[in-house]
Amino acid sequence: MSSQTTVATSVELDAMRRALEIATYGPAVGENPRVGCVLLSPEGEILAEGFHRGAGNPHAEVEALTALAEKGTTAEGTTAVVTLEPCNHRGKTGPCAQALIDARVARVVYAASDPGQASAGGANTLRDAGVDVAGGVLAEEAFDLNLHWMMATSLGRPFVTAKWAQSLDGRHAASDGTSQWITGPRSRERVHRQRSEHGAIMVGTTTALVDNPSLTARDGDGLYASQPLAVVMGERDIPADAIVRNHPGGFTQLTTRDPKDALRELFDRGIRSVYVEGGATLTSAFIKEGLVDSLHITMGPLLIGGMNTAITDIGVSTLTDAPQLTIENVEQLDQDIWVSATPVRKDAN
Ligand code: AOF
Ligand code: ZN
Repeated sequence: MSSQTTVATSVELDAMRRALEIATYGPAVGENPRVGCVLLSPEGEILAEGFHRGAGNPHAEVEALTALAEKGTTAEGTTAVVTLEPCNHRGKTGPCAQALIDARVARVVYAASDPGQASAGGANTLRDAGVDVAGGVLAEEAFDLNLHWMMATSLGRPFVTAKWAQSLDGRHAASDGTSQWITGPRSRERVHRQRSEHGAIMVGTTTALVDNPSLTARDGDGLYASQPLAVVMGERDIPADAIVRNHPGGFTQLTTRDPKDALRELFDRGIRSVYVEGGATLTSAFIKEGLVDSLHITMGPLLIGGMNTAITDIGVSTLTDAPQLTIENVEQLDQDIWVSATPVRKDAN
């Protein structure tokens, strides 16, 4: 593999910041990442811009090249500044690396590498065609912009967030099953926002049958514009009048008890992030399989005691088996404590 320079001029750095900004105009939760592209003249002036509007639409580079062509200007000798390595494959649209070569762009500055198996390699294609290429410029910002998509694409399955509410002593329900309002309004607001930031929301059949939840992402009295697909996982039938069947993001039941099967099915349908909301059995199955990438645990100021632990068997019989976590953040939301953590990967030292 040829080496990759990360040297960019200050004008290119500014252009990359602009590309990162316009990338956010695209949909945050989708099968495709958010990407922005800025075309610079040899003098460093912005000639045209483009961003990706989601799967099925032209890529950012093509948007920018088209915008420039519409002005009657050729892209020959320009520098393309793009937040993701230009793709090298024909997916729903054509390869951007080739489009840039055909447009006779002189230089390409990109931020994050494309982790996709088929789509990666654009940088080398460009270099082989004699284009000057600098990669890794503001790569961290570009990675974070599409964190779920980046992780999902390299893992080959959706990014999984597990969230649950518990008492301070780690229980999610009293012995009669009552479990509503363990945590307060600020925690619930955050849960709704997080629902809107995922491609799918998932519960097990028991939760669907017992709680009859709507699983919508609500912002005050209204709905967030971005609604996850509502997924119920498990083999028991969900009644025809279950509220979740009318979910604005769509509803699907996955009649499997295997988290891997469920994630494969969702990935094939273009889902890149899943918000697992319980119950305890479902969440524990995902944890046991090592399929949770981010945990959000919200604790209310009460003690419940008893048997209803927030998670159940995760396959730990001795302490050395216990999955280790890195605490990312601890916050007090009124009387609740919100902890976010990520698992320490076994292969990481
Ligand atoms: C780019 N620029 O703006 C985007 C890229 O099915 P397609 O044709 O839309 O291809 C989707 C893949 O292309 C996606 O998985 C990712 O690897 C890349 N996205 N690449 O050069 C863009 N959105
Ligand atoms: Zn592309």
